[in-house]
Amino acid sequence: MHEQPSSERKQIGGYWFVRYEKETFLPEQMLQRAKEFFEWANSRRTVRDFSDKPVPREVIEYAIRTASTAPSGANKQPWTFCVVESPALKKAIRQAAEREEYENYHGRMSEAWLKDLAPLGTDWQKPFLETAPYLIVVFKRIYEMDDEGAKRQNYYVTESVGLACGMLLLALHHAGLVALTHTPSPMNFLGKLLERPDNERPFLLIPVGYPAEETFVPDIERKPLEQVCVWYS
Ligand code: IYR
Repeated sequence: MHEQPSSERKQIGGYWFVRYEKETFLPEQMLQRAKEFFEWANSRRTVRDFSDKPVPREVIEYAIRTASTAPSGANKQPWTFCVVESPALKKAIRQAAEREEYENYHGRMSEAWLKDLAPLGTDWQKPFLETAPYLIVVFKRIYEMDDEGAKRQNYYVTESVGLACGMLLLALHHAGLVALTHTPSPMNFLGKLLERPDNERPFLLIPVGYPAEETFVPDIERKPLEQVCVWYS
């Protein structure tokens, strides 16, 4: 618990609460900040071509600390971020992912799905799984074990871990790195290769690093506000 002067803490319903003060801004400043933040966030792109240039481990650790500030059901923080830098493990992950993806691209995905993916230029080969200096494999924790060894379900696990991953992507972008939200399918091999416990399920595989020297990303558009926002005044 944080050290707080006693006047900054009080009991409500038998539980301690700490004072929270939020810095805020004048409306014009707020608008400027909101606009600048959007422009910066909008410059993030999913990248599939990575450099093998090393990235300091501490940068990844801070990005994961940021991800772990995400709100979660009953504050259970039901996530584990596994950072793979071992070349042997990366190779094993690539081999397993490519084995599944080969089947996906050669029959398991529908024609419509393949057509939707065509503009992204993806295929079954996943060299980035070995090139990127780190693979962050995110696991969702379905339940926890209580002190008596009984299962306690976590709440809104998918929503919580999705929020944490979104914050992770922005934190990495803020640090000047690029990432790919990769979902090899099925991805149960990740739990086995990383020897994760029974309560964890793989959620997302995120290669992280610098972009390759020459990187091109798909010429695709984000939906305009009018298509994603409905007001009820
Ligand atoms: N998992 C495959 C296919 C794939 C599916 C979607 I939906 C994408 O947005 C991108 C790829 C792959 O990783 O290639």
